[in-house]
Amino acid sequence: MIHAIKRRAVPLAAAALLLFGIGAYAGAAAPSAVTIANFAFSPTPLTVAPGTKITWTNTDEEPHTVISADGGNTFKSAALDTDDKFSFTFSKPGAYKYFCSIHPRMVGTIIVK
Ligand SMILES: [Cu+2]
Repeated sequence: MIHAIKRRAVPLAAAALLLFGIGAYAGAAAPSAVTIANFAFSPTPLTVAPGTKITWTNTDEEPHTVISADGGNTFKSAALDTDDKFSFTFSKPGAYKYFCSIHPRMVGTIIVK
């Protein structure tokens, strides 16, 4: 009886993991992107789980940068031209403020928790 339950539980657990995995992937895929448009980062603040790779894409005709507010010690992109991308994986929890060094009024925050 116990063995029968265990045998049935394995594929159920696998199915649950698969569903959870797909759900987690779908959930992480959309918000792990930040768009730079009209001299602004969007969305901001953006909350993600530890280990999430965030990709910024510049859709403006102007170059922009993505630089952590600690002077670029955590992450620092080169100047991004139109459609250029920059990615950084946030492994540790925290609130990460960043800005564009060309237009310092452009600011954003990534919250990792
Ligand atoms: Cu800029």
